[in-house]
Amino acid sequence: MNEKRKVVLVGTGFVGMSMAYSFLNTGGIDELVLIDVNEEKAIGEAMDLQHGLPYAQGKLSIKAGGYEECKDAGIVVITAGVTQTPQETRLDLTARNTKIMQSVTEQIMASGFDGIIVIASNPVDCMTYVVQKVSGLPKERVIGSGTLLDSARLRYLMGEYLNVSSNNIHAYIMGEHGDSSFVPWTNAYVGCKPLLDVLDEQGKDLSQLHDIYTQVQQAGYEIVKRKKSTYYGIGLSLNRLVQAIFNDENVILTVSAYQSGEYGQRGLYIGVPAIINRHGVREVVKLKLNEVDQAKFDHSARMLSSINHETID
Ligand code: 6V0
Repeated sequence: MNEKRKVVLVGTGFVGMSMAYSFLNTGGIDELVLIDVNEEKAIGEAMDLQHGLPYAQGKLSIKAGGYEECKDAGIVVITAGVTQTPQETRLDLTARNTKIMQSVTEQIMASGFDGIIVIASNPVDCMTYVVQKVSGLPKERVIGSGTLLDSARLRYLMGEYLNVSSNNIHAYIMGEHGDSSFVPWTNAYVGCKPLLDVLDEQGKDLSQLHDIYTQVQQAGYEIVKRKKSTYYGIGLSLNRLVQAIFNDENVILTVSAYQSGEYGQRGLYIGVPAIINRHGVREVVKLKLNEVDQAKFDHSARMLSSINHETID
């Protein structure tokens, strides 16, 4: 990967700009180029961010531009597309966003781009599949945000419930970024202690875990109902993923990664824990799922595969 840490953002809406703004606060990238079908919006957003640069963390160059800027970028982040209304699920967006992914990806690749593409547009697992197919990039270099945000929501809520820092909650949401996701609770830890032991010791009711999962699963709907869209959480999640790639961190994050049989399923993108470094997904982390969780994974995978077949296969 190019030494210069250059990010091109395609889609300067709420999600993309939340990520962009977070880069001014964290630093960690050298160059940010904003692209949007609404060119005036991209220009306006670039100007607004530029005026914050004197107070930003580290040195960073920001501008609006065209797809030719992707040529020497290390990472392109796609957040372009339509969002769900309160009546829609993420899967309802499929047809409209598939067309957008196809056109955006063709333009990215026409520049000679040879880096890593990160996708957040929904339904993210299916859109990641579309982008990989259209781009022809190696599967490990096309990564969906998957259940990265869902896992952050889970860690936050569990941290509050147990009164332990969310940094010490090691628990993942797996499967679709959406209604068929699940938590493999037997694989969840608080520090080095199995979560189920912690709950047992504290005399806490296991049914509470179900409520926590429901809150995570409904979080997107609850936020959309109140403020029309969700963006800060995903903006920071995307920043985290970009940093993990540029810093060659080999950190475990739950992302939408291509499946080659790790969990018994092949030929689709779905949320799993994966080791992320400068090459993208180094490997999918294989957990020993119990029968119930494996059945949930299989159900989620089958549903995503059937949508993939309807859209692009
Ligand atoms: P938004 O604020 O409407 O922004 C979308 C942007 O995309 C707008 O600026 C559009 O002009 C632009 N756009 C549309 N078509 C194109 C195109 N062909 N080329 C370039 N730009 C285009 O939406 P918001 O930012 O809120 O959401 C963006 C996407 O992220 C949606 O699909 C959401 O569903 C998805 N989210 C994904 C999350 C995740 O966890 N993965 C979380 C929240 C939202």
